[in-house]
Amino acid sequence: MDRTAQLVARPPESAVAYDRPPRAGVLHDRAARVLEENWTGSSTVPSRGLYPHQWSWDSAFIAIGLRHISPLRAQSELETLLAAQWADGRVPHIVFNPAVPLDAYFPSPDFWRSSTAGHAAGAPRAVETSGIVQPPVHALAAWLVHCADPELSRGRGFLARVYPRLAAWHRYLLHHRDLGGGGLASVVHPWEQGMDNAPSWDAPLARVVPAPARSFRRADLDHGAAEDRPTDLDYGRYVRLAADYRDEGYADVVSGFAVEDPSFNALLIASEHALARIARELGATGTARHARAERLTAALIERLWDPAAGMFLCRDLRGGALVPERGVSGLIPLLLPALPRDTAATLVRTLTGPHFGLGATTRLAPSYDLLGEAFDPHRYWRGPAWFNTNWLLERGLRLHGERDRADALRRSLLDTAGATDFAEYVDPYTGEACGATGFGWTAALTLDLLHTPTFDIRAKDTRDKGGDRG
Ligand code: 9WN
Repeated sequence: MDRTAQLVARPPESAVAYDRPPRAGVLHDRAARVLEENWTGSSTVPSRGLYPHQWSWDSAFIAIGLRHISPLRAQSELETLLAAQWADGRVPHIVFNPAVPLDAYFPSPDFWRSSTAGHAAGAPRAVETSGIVQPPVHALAAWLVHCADPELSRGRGFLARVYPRLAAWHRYLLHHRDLGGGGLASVVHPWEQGMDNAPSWDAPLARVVPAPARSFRRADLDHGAAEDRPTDLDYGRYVRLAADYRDEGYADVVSGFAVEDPSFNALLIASEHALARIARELGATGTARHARAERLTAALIERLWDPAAGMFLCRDLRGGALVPERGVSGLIPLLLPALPRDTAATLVRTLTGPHFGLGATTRLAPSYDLLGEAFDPHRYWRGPAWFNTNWLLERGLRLHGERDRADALRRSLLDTAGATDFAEYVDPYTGEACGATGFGWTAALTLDLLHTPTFDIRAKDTRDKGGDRG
């Protein structure tokens, strides 16, 4: 198996038998129950109370876990999301469920007005969505879902149906969102990158005049502690940026906020590798896509690597400079197979050093620098540890041969997920639960870890002659 394929390799059928943690069966059943409870009939909500619609990158992570208990539901999860794709290729960050009352989540469909305000950009008429995007984890998820049951997938023509949509999605990001002109995709709203109130956004957001607090009502505070959530000032800025984007017909130009983010682009690259595997399964060569993924990896290093920080940083396109804040986003490129060896080794040192403390002071990697001025162990993306980012780091550590560290992180993820009733995020030192419980991607990625081998994925080439070769 070539090196770029390792990331999207298929775990062997018997993977669950390897290093099964104690009480894995109980944890497995509890995680499956969360996904059952959050299933709406065609997709899975991140949280029944706090997030009662379908979210884009949540659905990708959820599909990665769901494939172990129902490959059919995992396929539907992605198909439902992709059915709401806009004609310009964007996959919206929220697909609204019309049965949910408008005041259950803010901003609601009457704020985004996608079917009218998004008309010129090709928003669908039959379903209401948001107008911004989220990280492109979908092609990676689609490939992994296919590999869980290739026969079912081929029988339903799953990949043949999703491939054109995934290709259009990547085209949108690479053509409409290369706002910096250096080959990387930019985000135009903090919600797009998925780590909403990360300190990396503070400086770029400071230029945005907040919408008045009285002009909107935050539904999130009905469900969670205010001190664990973004502030009202953050929300005022989120609302202003989204309303301006909407009022411009969702056209992509550098306006109030435009940032190149390492995690968003690393996930795009991982998904390009997966799209190459999908193309091969469908009879094409996939070579051009692998080559593009490698070019993107080179652009990522050229534009966002900061040798002094020992990690990747965000680039603020309005100011033009790197943002001097260490967020977990800057470690996620560890998941890339074509990363130079010394870059990967530096990332591992940063992850385990004083700024993130993994395996030393923290149980799970925090979302932000432990030594940073803005660090807060409970406030959302300003310090707490999240399960999706730690799952990505676990994959990255294993990919780059850090087996012991990957095993320790895996065990810590499983223990913490079980002990917190699948919390949305946790205090990185103590593992104390924050935000919602019964959270979709926490349960899904728990399932994935339980089904994934703990041996180095490279060492398994000789044993696994399975269906991942496309
Ligand atoms: C805005 C659903 C989403 C996640 C994001 C997380 C949070 C939304 C919010 O919830 O964002 O998209 O209302 O705070 O930050 O990563 O996808 O789980």
